[in-house]
Amino acid sequence: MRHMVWSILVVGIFGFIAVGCSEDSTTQDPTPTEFTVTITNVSQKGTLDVTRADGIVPLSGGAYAVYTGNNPMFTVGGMADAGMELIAEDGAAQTTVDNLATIERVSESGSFVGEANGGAILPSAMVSFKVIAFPGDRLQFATMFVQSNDWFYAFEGNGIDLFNGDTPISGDVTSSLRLYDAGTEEDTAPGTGPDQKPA
Ligand SMILES: [Ca+2]
Ligand SMILES: [Ca+2]
Repeated sequence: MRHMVWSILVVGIFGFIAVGCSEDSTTQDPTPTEFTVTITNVSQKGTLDVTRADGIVPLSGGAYAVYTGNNPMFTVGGMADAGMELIAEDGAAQTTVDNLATIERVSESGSFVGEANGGAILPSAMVSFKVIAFPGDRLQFATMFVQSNDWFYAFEGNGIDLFNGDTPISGDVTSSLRLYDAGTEEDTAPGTGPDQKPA
């Protein structure tokens, strides 16, 4: 068996992801490819011009999915469901993880947590998880922008394609990240107001 390794690095303003993979290329059938997804918080003190939490942007633990078709976690411009509301407002992923497990076209799903209080991913911290995927599969995830009322990071729209044709992608996919407003709570500026998670 030949063993290949890729590395996808997702570097964002506040978050980044790396994906690496190995592939069994001895058969003609579509071969499963293992990706390693790494999310790193690249915020630092003063990233936000506020005193709360020294202006850092903690990321919450979150949920991820590998799937075919449309984004199984949320629809841009649509109503956030109860699970996405919990991620966006509280960084609580379990409801979404449970929902994803019931969707047939979702082949892999789960959660990731940081090592800080409540599972947060603090500046310079990173989390990794592995998924198995086949050509045609996409990846989506969601993590709360903690100094907000209901904002979260996820890939744009229907997520990222994990393959370019039959070739696994690798490297930095931060440019595919977007910061979304779940629309479930009124906003105050990041790091301000009485209703944000750190308050
Ligand atoms: Ca909002
Ligand atoms: Ca709410």
